[in-house]
Amino acid sequence: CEIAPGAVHVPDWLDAREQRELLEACRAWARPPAGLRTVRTPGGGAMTARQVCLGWHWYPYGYARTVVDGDGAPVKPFPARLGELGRRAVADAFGDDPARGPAYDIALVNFYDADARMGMHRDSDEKSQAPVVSLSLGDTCVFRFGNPGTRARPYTDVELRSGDLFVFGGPSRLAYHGVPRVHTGTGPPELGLTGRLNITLRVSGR
Ligand code: MD3
Ligand code: FE
Repeated sequence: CEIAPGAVHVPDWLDAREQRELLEACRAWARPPAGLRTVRTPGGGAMTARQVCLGWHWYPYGYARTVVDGDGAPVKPFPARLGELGRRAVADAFGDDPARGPAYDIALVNFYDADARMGMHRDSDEKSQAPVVSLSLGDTCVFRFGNPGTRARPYTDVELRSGDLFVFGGPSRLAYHGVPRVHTGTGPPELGLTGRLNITLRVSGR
């Protein structure tokens, strides 16, 4: 379902087994060194979702090869199978040939507990126009999609559920977006995840 030009939502894209395997992998990636961290913003605040990076380490506002704002360890490698997953995602969303798809080299994994949110922002630290691929696991959230030029209304609110795919390309690549809330206890019980987890795949252009 296209919610804006280049922004395609594919509900229930990951089956139960793929969700379990991805969650297991995320739990391993979350371990130190270069594991889960709280992102501190330049204004003195902190993001409420905690994050782990693969391939390149994101910090406000750039990319590095080590955890420059955490334990200083080298960032964990970007797994080839996430690259394949990203190409398959873009191909399914836009109907393109996966072999011609972008070469993903960054994964950012955000962990949300019941109180976590993400304010309206744009993802503009990548030097590539390639679409961003988003995968959701666990609790349902409200995802707020805004405009390319302004943080202000109008918004489109969409519920993202466990297993959902969202791809943001073309004019939607630089749109403002955020997560105003997570609905606690709404994830699939058999997954065994308290809270919500979101994986985004990106191309660094570096
Ligand atoms: C639209 N993550 O990691 S996923 C982020 O659920 C981020 O954790 C949210 O915003 C989350 O930067 C939202 C949907 C999403 C992700 C990346 C985008 C939407 C996007 C990049 C460009 C445009
Ligand atoms: Fe974002």
